[in-house]
Amino acid sequence: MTAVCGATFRWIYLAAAVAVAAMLPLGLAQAADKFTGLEPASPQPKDGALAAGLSVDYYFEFFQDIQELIEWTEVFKGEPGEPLATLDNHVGQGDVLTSGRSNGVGAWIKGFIRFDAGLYDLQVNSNDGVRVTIGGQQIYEDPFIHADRMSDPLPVEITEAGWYPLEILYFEKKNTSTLQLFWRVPDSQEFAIVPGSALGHEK
Ligand SMILES: [Ca+2]
Repeated sequence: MTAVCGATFRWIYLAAAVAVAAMLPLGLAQAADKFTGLEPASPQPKDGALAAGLSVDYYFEFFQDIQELIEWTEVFKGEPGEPLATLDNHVGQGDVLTSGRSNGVGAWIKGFIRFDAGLYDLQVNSNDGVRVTIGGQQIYEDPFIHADRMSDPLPVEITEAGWYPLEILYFEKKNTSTLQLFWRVPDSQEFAIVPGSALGHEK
């Protein structure tokens, strides 16, 4: 009898452990899914200190992944390109951003994005690799070669209105290329390309 009870309890414990284990990843994923504590630029850029759009430096190489591009940025100086008014590059086999080339392009994109206080959702469409960092936090990475792939919505909680540092590492190896940055502003149902009025870079 005792042995039977012991076996029964062991099954109950096992079932409970499995149930907890099954719930944990979901709970952790939900906790990690909302980004909080992004750091606004400090000091904030003064009125008139920012030029429109984002700055970009190009690295002309057939990268395989974002880490390889990072290593290049640590060793080589990129070629400055025309600033990017928005990130809405969905061009099939056309030119990558403002690089004038359609293949073998790495881009180190820098500037600021302006938020009001509230809960935003960002979304990134990429082909090939991309890493997005805002206010010192990496909010998204899809680092390897891939066809067009849209991220899940990336919830970002902003507690302080203002300009936040934005950095995007991106590369296109060959064939088609895409880099788009969308947001859904607080209390809106619709995603839209982040407008140029919310982007800037130091003159
Ligand atoms: Ca591609």
